[in-house]
Parts: sequence; structure tokens; C-alpha cells
Amino acid sequence: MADTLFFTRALLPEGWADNVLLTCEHGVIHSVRHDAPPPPAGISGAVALPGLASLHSHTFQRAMAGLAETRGPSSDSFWSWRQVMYRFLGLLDPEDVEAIAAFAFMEMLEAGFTAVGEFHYLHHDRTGNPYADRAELAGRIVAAAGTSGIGLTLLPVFYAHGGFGAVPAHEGQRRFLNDLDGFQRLVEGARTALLALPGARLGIAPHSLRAVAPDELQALLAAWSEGPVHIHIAEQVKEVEDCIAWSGRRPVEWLFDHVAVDDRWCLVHATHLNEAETRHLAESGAVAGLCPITEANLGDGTFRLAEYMARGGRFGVGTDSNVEISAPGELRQLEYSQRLAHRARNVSAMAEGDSTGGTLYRAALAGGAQALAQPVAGLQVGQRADIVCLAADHPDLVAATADRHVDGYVFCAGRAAIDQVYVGGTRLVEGGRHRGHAAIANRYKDTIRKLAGR
Ligand code: NGQ
Ligand code: ZN
Repeated sequence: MADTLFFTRALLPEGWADNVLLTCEHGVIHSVRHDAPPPPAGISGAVALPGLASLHSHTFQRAMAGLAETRGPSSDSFWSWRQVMYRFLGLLDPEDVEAIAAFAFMEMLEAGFTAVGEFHYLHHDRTGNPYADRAELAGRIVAAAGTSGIGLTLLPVFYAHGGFGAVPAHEGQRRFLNDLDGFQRLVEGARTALLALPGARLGIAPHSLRAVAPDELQALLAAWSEGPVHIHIAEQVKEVEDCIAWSGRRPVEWLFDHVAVDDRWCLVHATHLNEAETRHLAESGAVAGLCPITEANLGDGTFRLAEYMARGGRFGVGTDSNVEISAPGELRQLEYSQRLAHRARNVSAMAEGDSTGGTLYRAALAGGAQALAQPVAGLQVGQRADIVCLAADHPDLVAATADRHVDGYVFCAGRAAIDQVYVGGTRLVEGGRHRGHAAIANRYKDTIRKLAGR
């Protein structure tokens, strides 16, 4: 099946081009030509950007957005937020998980993301017992991705303990827990479920050094040679302190001491790094999975982006808790976190004349594609035709040229500039709205009303 798409302007790997004609076969870009005459089908859209990946998401948390913003009895923190989150997830049944995921994936598409890495750790029923099909909830995520049309990399999570030193998990974590055999069955179930979803990928995710013991981590890695490995690491100061108390090493130090971290890895957050850790991470070829909006919402801290970029470190962005879903918003928050920390401007742009939005966009594009093992690294032959098309007549873009489009999108207009979104050459969003919006949103709202009464 061959399709033709034509854009007035497009961001290609070699730079901006006018009148770009793309042909696609089975969703993959087959040819790219610029300065082409419009095809008989006419113009597909105005300003085409390759779609970004959200490399780290827990979709179910979308439905608790706004529910953890009231001050508690003592000072609030990541850890008190986590208690709220555990209480919330205790309410969810499989159809709720699917409805919420479909809504979050739809919003990602409407907000400039064309692929997602779902770090999936909600496995068992509300009492903590495995479902008859161990991959029941993984299957719900896959079904939701199918409903929305987003590109999925599913990362089933191994979670076994409540803290460093293999301390027992507590009640609130009962829906996450597996032993190694149970996890193997989960991964196989997830693999089978993914067969129904074209272009989907599978990875694994040891949740964190808190939830996975060293021998378990080694066993997981020994059994997994084929794809991405994601882990939460060094998000909170307390996590770093607890890791030192347990092992004498900081989390990223411990990881590099004990496993071969390479370009299959995504270290999610990696907020608290010292200089040597920053260098090791940059040199490893792994991706730092930055989730700037969630990290700000949870009060995590600030990633050492300027140093890391200067060393050639790779990164991508993720929507994590999905408290606000926006591709331009993640890049904006990332840069603003740096401006506040350094009391400077345009921190992420590396050289005089570089666009900050353009620099962040290209880096997050490459890092997201790598971390998810998806062919979504840009508008070139062999990559999937995942495209975010901005409206050229948006007030913030009318006079834009080249990377000023991206700066206008990231720093001013945000998702309001999005006109169309394509995944695999199929138009899923038109006029900023997903083609299944009404049905997916109604089902989500019914779910929220039902959960509120539970
Ligand atoms: C998660 N989220 O798995 O949803 C975690 C919280 C934890 C973030 N780290 C739980 N942002 O890390 O223990
Ligand atoms: Zn996370």
C-alpha cells in the first residue's frame, strides 16, 4: 500500500526543506523529495516535524492528575505523593486501565507524541492475585494503543521488594510483585499480546534498585538480549542516601559497577548525578529518560543537562505521571529548569546561533527513538512516517522560518499549534483533534465518575 504525503515545509535530518513529497509503503517512508510539485491529492499539511516519543509513561496515573495537589498533614514530598498514587491504583479494574490508557495515548497524539514507552508495572488484581492471564493488564495497554493508533514499546516491569536490601514489599505494592518465573510468563504473555499491534516493540524494565535485588537484576539481564532495558534511577535525594547506606555507592555508580550499561539502556530520571556519573552516563551511549513536567510536579530536582550535553550525552523525554501531556511542554520545562538553576538563558543550545527549541527537539527525537527501539528517528527513508504537522497560520508561526518554527511551538504556542498528526502515514489527528476523540473521552469520563464513587 503506497501513500503520498506533501508538506509545504518539513524538518528533514539534513535541515529544513520546502515542498516535501514523502511516499510511504506500509507506513514506512520509501522516498523523500524536496522542491517537488504538489501531487494530485494536494497538500497534506503545512509545517511537518517528525513525531517525538514519550519514552516513559505510566498511563494509569493520568486519571489521578490533580488529585494529589492538596496539602497533607505533614510536609508533602514524592513519598507522600506515592502513597496517594498507591491508594488510587488500588481502585482500578482491567476495563478502567484500558479506558484510561486509551485516553492518555489519544492525548499524547494530540499533544505531539507519536510513540510511547509504557513502563508497565500494574500487573495483578485489586487484591494482589495474578489474573488468570498474567498479562491481562499488559493486554489492556496493547488494546488501548491499538484504539489510539500510537506506536507502542511495552516495558513490562519486574518489581519484587519495598526498598534497598530486598526489604519486603508493603501492602500498597501488592499489585506489582512477581518472582522471576512469574515475570518470565508475564513477558511471554506481553509478547503474544503485542503480535496484534503492528510495529510494536517489547522491552523490559527492572523497576529500580529499590525494587529489584542484585541477583534478580543479573538474572533478568542474562535472559534478555534482544531489546530495550529501562530503569528508574536516582530520582530523589532520599533514594541516593538510602542506596549509599545500603551499598556505599550512589545509584548510578552502583549500576555502572555491576552491569554493562550500553545503548540498549534508558536510565529514567537520573536526576541526582555527580560529575563522574554524568560522564559515565554520557559515555555509555545509554539514554537519560528525562520527565521534566513530572519531575517538577514531584519536586525531584534538576538534571545536569548542560554538562551532560557538552559530553555528548543522549536523552529523550517522557510524560511519566501524565499530569500534563505535552511534547512541547516537556521540552519547555526542561529548558526552564536549566534557566532557573543557572540563572541564564538558552542553556540547551550548544553554539552561537543555535535554536534552543530546535536543539532540544532533535536530541529528544534521536534519544526517544533509540530508547524505544522504534524507527522514529526522523523523516528519512526507512523510518516510520510519524509526523506532527503545525498550522503555518498560527499567530506564533506566521512569520517563522526554519528552527523558529520549533521555538515558536516549544516556547509560545505549545500544542495549540498542532494541526495534524500521522502515525505510519495514517492521519490520526486533524484540526488538533483525534479522530476517535469523542468516544475515547466519553469512555474515560464515565470511568472517572465510576472511580470517584468507588
Ligand atoms: C512509578 N514514579 O513507578 O510510578 C514511580 C513512583 C517509585 C516516578 N518515579 C514509584 N516518577 O518510584 O517507587
Ligand atoms: Zn516512572
